[in-house]
Amino acid sequence: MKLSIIIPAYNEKKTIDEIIKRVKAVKISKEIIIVDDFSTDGTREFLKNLHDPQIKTFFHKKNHGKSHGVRVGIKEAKGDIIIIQDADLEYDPKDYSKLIKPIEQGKSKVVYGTRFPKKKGHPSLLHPYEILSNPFYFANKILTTMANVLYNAHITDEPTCYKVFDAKVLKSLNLKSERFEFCPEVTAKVRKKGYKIYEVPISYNPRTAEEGKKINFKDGIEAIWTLIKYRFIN
Ligand SMILES: Nc1nc2c(ncn2[C@@H]2O[C@H](COP(=O)(O)OP(=O)(O)O)[C@@H](O)[C@H]2O)c(=O)[nH]1
Ligand SMILES: [Mg+2]
Repeated sequence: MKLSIIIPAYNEKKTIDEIIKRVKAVKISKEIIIVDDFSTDGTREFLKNLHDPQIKTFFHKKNHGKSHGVRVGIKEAKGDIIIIQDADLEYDPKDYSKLIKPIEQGKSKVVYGTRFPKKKGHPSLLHPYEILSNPFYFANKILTTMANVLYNAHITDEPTCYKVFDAKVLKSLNLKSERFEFCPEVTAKVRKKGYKIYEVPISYNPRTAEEGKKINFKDGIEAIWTLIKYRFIN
């Protein structure tokens, strides 16, 4: 089965080179799709000069937001399975093989990588506060609890960026998000269609705002609102 890796990138000059190397190093059948969201720090120029036959690049004419980039990638994806890969180094492509396994084995059509697995055997063995700083951890708990209460999701890490899908399922969801609401929208919509979310423990290496993290308090509020909204509309 072929994996489509979608990388939304916005001002990630410091990490784009390294994340591409790490993704390419994974030995599975794959295509890499990178959507530059009108970066202004040199990421765009770097990608324009790549000329790598394994990588398809798309360039926005203005900044739209992460979810818009992800949606462009979904439309272009030709693989059987789709994973979203951030352009920073918080998530580790070495986790791909275990993330896609439940889909390959036909156990599930949707897999999330969790940083807070309930079962023993967490790879990092860190305390949750060492994984996410206090406000991010709090937001994570709210969003995860809401997904479980509103959508009966039974998950431990709703906002995780490692979300993996059977390509046909993801393409069928009619996604509309622009900024950071891809995660809550997709969680709401897969659950409303009755797909179960299978979780796999992953490793995580957080970055700070100083290091380039862009998601903030307002995005957290928007994510909460998105989970509520899609309970009532499609
Ligand atoms: N396309 C696009 N991607 C963005 C934008 N802002 C952030 N990103 C990308 O989204 C990913 C996640 O960003 P990050 O700030 O680390 O948030 P988090 O990992 O979701 O908490 C990174 O790959 C960013 O480059 C944006 O405005 N447009
Ligand atoms: Mg990130």
